[in-house]
Amino acid sequence: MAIEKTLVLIKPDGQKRKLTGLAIDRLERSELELIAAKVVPVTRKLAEEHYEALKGKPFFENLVRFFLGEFHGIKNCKLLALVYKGENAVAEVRKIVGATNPEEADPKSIRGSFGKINPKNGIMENVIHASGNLEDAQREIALWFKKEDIAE
Ligand code: IDP
Ligand code: MG
Repeated sequence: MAIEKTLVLIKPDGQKRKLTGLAIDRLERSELELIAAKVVPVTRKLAEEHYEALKGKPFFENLVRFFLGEFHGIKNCKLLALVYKGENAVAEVRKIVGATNPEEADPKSIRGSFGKINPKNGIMENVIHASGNLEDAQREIALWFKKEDIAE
């Protein structure tokens, strides 16, 4: 199995609901190593680039607004970004995080335990982001971190 790196973000709902420590605690139960951590101001440009593969989806605009903290009363939203490294890191973290739809996610996963669908706009408020595959992980880590901010 390959050594991989993957990106994690605590989303605005997770931040607002004080689930940051819990999420890190669950991730720490893995064998993965935390190699970068940073609080990053989120701009519309960064949010749109992060989710560029979803441009054109009917929920895209609300997803960007969610990421900017607009549905959680957060002004000048800053998100905690983390990079985990280890064997099969992308899939390992996705397993801990759970499926995209919190109503379908494993109830033992972070999203299954704490995520919900916002009844006003249908956005899946699922607490935490984790890269979906190796290609996304590499792109997303480069988007959120400078090389020198990653401890290797
Ligand atoms: P992922 O976060 O599990 O990788 P993606 O398909 O990459 O899922 O979608 C990014 C984010 O967009 C999801 O985490 C969720 O917050 C939101 N989202 C995805 N699909 C839907 C949908 O069909 N309705 C509402 N929100 C969605
Ligand atoms: Mg994704």
